[in-house]
Amino acid sequence: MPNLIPQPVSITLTDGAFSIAPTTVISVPDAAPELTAIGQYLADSLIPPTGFDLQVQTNATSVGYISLALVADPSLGDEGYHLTITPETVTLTAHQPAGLFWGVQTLRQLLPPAIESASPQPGPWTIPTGEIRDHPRFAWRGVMLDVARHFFSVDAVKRYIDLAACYKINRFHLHLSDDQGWRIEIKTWPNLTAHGGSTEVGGGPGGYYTQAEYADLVAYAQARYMVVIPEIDLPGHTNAALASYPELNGDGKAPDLYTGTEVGFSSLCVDKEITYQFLNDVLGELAALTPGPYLHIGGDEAAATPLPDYVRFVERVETLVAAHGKQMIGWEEVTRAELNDETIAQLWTNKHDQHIIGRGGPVILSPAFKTYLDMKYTATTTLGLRWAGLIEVADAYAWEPNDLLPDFPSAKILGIEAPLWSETLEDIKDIEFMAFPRLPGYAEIGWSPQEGRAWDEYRLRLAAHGPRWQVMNLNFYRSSQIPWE
Ligand code: IFG
Repeated sequence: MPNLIPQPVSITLTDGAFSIAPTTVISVPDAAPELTAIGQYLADSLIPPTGFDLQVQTNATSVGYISLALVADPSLGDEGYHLTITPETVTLTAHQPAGLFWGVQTLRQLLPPAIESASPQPGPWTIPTGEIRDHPRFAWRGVMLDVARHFFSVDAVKRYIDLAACYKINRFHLHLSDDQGWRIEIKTWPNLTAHGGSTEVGGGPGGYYTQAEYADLVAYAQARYMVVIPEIDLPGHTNAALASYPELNGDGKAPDLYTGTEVGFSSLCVDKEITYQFLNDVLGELAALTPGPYLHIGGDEAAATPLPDYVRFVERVETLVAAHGKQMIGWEEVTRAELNDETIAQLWTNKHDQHIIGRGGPVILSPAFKTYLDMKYTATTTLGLRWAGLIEVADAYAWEPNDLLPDFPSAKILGIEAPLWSETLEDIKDIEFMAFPRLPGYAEIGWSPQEGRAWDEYRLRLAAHGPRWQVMNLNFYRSSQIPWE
């Protein structure tokens, strides 16, 4: 059996092979620009390693083609796909375009590791014959990247988007502001980035995304069927904003920029009207730049905001988010407030279960002790923290989302998300090291059926991804729990 991650719902293989050759054509229906784009994405991933000048054509009929097409098959849902491989043709169908894109990721994993090479390799480029029908368990399969504690370039973020897309991750949460940095240009409040974006943990140069760069990142993620969720963390984690505008502070004095790693010391002034003008401008500009339906307003660790003020603040911010046509997401603490039914709570500490269960609204699960990618693997891991515990690869995989919230309707669990906080991370190689090999496990928990999922079997499939990551020059942690090939 091929070592696919996430494991598909159903797979039957026969003993033949389809070979990609210089004459192979990628066939798409005519007048289907979105399918042509997916076909071109497939071609772009196959041309460098094979050296073949593969073309996307409409309605190719010659033998030896890979065809992409939509079919009316509601049982595949919004993201499922059906892959049929014979020695002559590869047929990939789906009910929606996203399913074709996820089917392409499966196709890539059916090819040998050399397919991940950026330069021509000898091949052969064989895909085993058979049939796969597949669709995800959860709609929300996310990663979060903290670009506030340390700033990461557009290219670094794009690399992480590409890596996550290989494993059918479909939500990309960007933590854009915190005490140490403001990372998104806001044209009506330019000092947020001019001053608030000028440093980071440890005192480095920090940085920020112009609105054009942010739009480019969103488009890049969207072309990979990933919804971007921007987060402006409020009312705590706001020192960078407070340092940028004295008028936002209760005493009219701006604090210094902060380059440490403490939390819970800052708060917006929830009693000053200028705070809500500020938020309306910020959330308005961000909403206009974000095609996805969500705005994340943080809400975590607001120790410097008295609870009654915090509750009033959250409820007022929720009206601002709705006024800009977006659905609010907040860390679990926001469930202390009266929230709209559709507002999503993101569980992270398990300390607000009674509010989450009592409210009953939709949740995303990011239990720190299972999903925080900034947790060390072992006591000797140089990067990362360990306040939520050590998370080796097995710990990250061997848990079941439904077991997290007792007596909570599983239909309200949208899915899971793995946050990567960057207090101790400096560049993409650090991101790769903390995310791999744990990210594919979260992708499988989010996509594959609950039944039959078992660490002892999964770890063997995961081992087979090591050679793929080596070809990709991925800086992954060689966990001793995995029998690397
Ligand atoms: N908790 C803080 C993060 C970050 C994290 C590091 C949340 C929601 C600890 N808040 O996780 O800002 O500091 O592991």
